[in-house]
Amino acid sequence: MKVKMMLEDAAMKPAVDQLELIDDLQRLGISYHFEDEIAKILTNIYEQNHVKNTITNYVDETKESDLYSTALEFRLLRQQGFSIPQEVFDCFKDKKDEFSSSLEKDIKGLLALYEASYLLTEGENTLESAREFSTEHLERNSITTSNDDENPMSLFVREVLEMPLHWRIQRAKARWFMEDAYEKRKGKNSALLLELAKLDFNIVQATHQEELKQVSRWWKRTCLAEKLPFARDRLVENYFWTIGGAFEPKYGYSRIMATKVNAFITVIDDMYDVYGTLEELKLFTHVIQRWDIEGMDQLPEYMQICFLALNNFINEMAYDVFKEQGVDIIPYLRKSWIDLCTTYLQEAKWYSEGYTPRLEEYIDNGWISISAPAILSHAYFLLTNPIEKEAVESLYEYHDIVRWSAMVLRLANDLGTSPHELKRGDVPKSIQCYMNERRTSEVEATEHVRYLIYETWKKMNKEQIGNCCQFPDIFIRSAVDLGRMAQYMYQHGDGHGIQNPLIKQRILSLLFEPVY
Ligand code: 0FV
Ligand code: MN
Ligand code: MN
Ligand code: MN
Ligand code: MN
Repeated sequence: MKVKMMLEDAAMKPAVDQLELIDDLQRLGISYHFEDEIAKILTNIYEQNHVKNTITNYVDETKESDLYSTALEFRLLRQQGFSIPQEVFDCFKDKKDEFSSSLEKDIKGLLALYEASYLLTEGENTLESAREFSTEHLERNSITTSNDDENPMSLFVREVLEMPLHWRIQRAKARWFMEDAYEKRKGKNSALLLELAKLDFNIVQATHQEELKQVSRWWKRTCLAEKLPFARDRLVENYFWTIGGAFEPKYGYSRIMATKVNAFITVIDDMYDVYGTLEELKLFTHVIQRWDIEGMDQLPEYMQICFLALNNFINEMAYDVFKEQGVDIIPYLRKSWIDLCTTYLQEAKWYSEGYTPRLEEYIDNGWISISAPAILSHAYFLLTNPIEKEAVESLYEYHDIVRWSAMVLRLANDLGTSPHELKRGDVPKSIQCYMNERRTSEVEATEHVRYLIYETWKKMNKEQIGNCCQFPDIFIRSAVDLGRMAQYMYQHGDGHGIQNPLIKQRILSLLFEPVY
């Protein structure tokens, strides 16, 4: 209530105050309570500052072209889907078309420019040089102050340089901002916002814990962990992935079902990568492709139980959708698993032949085998009412938003998991394919994969601007968040498969430890 009043008050104030308030709400993870108010404010700002020929009878006196407010406005507007051109930064460039050296000491402005630059799309050179310029000077600044560990600004800058806001998942951002960053920012609204944010974080966390309990009971009942002991038993991680995206309490059902999807993916992936013989895997794929319940008696028992459990799950989910909307989605859900298992089998064949594909050939298969299309197609049905036939078709042509999200997941997964996978024995991953194709070192290949992730983000950004496609916003957000979550899980090695201490700490802090 008080915050709504703050938002109303802010509407009377200079744009930069309004933007700062919105930025704070987003960083603190509580903007979801105020979506309408935020949309209204941003629309106003957009119309006043960026729609030509708008007659405004008031002049914003505080409006000057300072880097900080320009960059903040640019980021918040573009993030909201407004088309706002990179040219708003032209006034900060000198005669040589480079960012002017007078900005080098403006840390606040550089930080804002850095965060804004990550919303770039392909070919936006001003934003590309904005990122280089801001990174370079922020790095330089953090080196010169790095002896001073007490300096909050330099700690903040280092954290920011590790991962831009635009690549971070909301829950992690919120926790970090509440505990480490926000207390230092003394504004008059800050105490109230901080109190609300902490309270909200803990309430949402308690909801998540309840859901985890519920889906854990389902997982135990399936007995899949006992019947397929070779497979990773990662229910907490499987649930954890789902809060990277739509974390709000109202999406609880969707998270529970998505956790089940993740559990099947993790188990079936291990069946193909770790345990099954090629002959068995061909049979299993064949049964999946024809969804042949009668024919499944040719499969070994561990595959039969897995297939039956999957079949039950799909029917359960399709039943729920049919009950609500009268639409039969069984054929679609099956198709998701058919496509996934077909690409799994391709990799198993490559592995058994000792074949190293070219990077492009690998990725053509790998963006499906990483399971993002399966995850997102289920997510669409879980998050959308009414389901639109056209949207479903474009979903299964694997619309670009699905493809780019999948690319980020695949490449980030390869960066994090391939050392262990190679040791165990697995198909060469993107790094190895590139090394083999180009005769480069591992370091160079890793660099290249990082570059590909960065390039893919540009394409994903484009899909978010002026959302022209038939998908609801929450679906687009989920696709982008899947990419973010991948970078979060695999930032320091394999967070899903190996359970390293760092990811354990991340799971603890988002899922189990309340914030005080
Ligand atoms: C498989 O990991 C796995 F569990 C994935 C794809 C994590 C993301 C999926 C979920 C949210 C369940 P692994 O590294 O074994 O995957 P690949 O495709 O490399 O075998
Ligand atoms: Mn310089
Ligand atoms: Mn695997
Ligand atoms: Mn695999
Ligand atoms: Mn992997």
